[in-house]
Amino acid sequence: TRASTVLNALDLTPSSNGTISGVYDGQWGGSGDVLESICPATGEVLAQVQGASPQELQIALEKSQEAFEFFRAVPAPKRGDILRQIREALAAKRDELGAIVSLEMGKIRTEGVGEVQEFIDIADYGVGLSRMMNGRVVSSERPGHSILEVPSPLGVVGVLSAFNFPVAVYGWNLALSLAAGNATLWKPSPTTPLTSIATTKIIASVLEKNSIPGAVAGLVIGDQDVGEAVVQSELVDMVSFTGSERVGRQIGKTVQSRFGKVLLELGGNNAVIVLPDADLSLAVPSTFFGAVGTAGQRCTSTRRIYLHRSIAHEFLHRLTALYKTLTPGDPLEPRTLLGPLHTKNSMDIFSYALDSLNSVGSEILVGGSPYLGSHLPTHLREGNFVRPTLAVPPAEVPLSHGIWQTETFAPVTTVKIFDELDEAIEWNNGVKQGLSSSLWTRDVRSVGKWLGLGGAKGSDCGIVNVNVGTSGAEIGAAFGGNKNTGWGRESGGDAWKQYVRWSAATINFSDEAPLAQGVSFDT
Ligand code: UN1
Repeated sequence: TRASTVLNALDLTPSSNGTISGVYDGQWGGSGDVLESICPATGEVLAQVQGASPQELQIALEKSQEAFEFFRAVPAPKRGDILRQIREALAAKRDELGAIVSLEMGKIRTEGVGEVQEFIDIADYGVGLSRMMNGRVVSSERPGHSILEVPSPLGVVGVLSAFNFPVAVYGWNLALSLAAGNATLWKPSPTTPLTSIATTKIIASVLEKNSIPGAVAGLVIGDQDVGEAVVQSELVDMVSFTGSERVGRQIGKTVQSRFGKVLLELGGNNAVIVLPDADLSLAVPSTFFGAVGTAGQRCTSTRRIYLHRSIAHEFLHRLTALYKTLTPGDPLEPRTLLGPLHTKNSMDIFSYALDSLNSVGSEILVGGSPYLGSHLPTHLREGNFVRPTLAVPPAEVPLSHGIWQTETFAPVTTVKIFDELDEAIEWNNGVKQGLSSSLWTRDVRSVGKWLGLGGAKGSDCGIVNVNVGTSGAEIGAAFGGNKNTGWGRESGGDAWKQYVRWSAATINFSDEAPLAQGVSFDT
């Protein structure tokens, strides 16, 4: 059948008790709660996965610490070589892994494969990084002294990832963490367990082949209680969390209260601004992908569109026409552009957003309702399909209203018209979240302002694009957001610097021992 072809290609077969093991710490296990993996397109139960019991979690944490003690001593370029082999193993299974992402998460085929590609790319990056995680030598103000800034492995990195990027976000963390000499313990979303097991199997086979302890890349599947135990454990030196602001706020406090390190990738509320001189033949399809791609379930998805009055009509005419071409389909079918939402809960989030838009009298340009079973192909009638929606709230609804302030993790996008760029930038910045933003223009003066060059009041987000949509960032630059998005940075750029501990080492190679700042303390 449709599902078993995908599962068999990755050796995801239940053991004699009918469940699949959801714990890996060098050995596979799992005697905790049983979670169901449910296909969002068909509603069928794909498998039952048995997660970590409290004792198993404790053992996994201890094994992670032991694995770290082993791995920290492996020379960084050797660690890079392990990463290179992981990259090769992932590339060999790219289509199979991409398919399970489509099957279990619900994103369309090309996007499922695309996120495996992101893991491959960041693994390449990590291979290079393993020879470039350099400290530096700083000039001392004292004669015969020198100061070294030294990066050292950090310890155990706990990765708590979200359902929407069940492969790539783990990849960003694993690649940097591994290159840095850490052990990583992964607690994936409880609704994408199969994807995480398949990914871990591929990585484990490389570790085992190289006689590296498997707990260098451990896995503990479970619900909230397992996540909380990872977050609270003193054995976890850094917690990297991707998910909601609500949970991130809690995790931030908990980790801070035990003085652990924390890296947060929380909500986005991303805006596109289109100026009169924009090339609409590029801006319209890019915005379409940003708003509708992944059925609006990227943290970088376009939630708000701000249009200059002079092009608004034309832009919306063309964009609505694209929306009207969409038909829901099986995400595993190569031609499908609109897959399901991930869970029934996402359907509620969609409906809540529409109630809220309707309650203030918004104009719904397209969409506005979930698909009823009878509008869907027979085998998709139990799927979580909704109509991507474009809405124009009345102009008097203030920016402080929930319609503008709330991140709706579904394909619902709100539109507003502006007259001056400054006004649109203020709206862009006028929300709590600060992940991604996009300006469409061919005027260098607008670009300079938007980028905040020379201290100009531009976009305050972590991602500030020009003639590129809000989603689909490459791995080369650091990925993350400011303000309520949590200030964390993953992936490229200087993100690796968070995965090491830094020390400043002042070395005196002279025959005197002078104090800094010229202080004298002679008796
Ligand atoms: C996410 O939605 O959590 O920039 C990550 C993008 C992707 C990653 C999104 N590269 O849209």
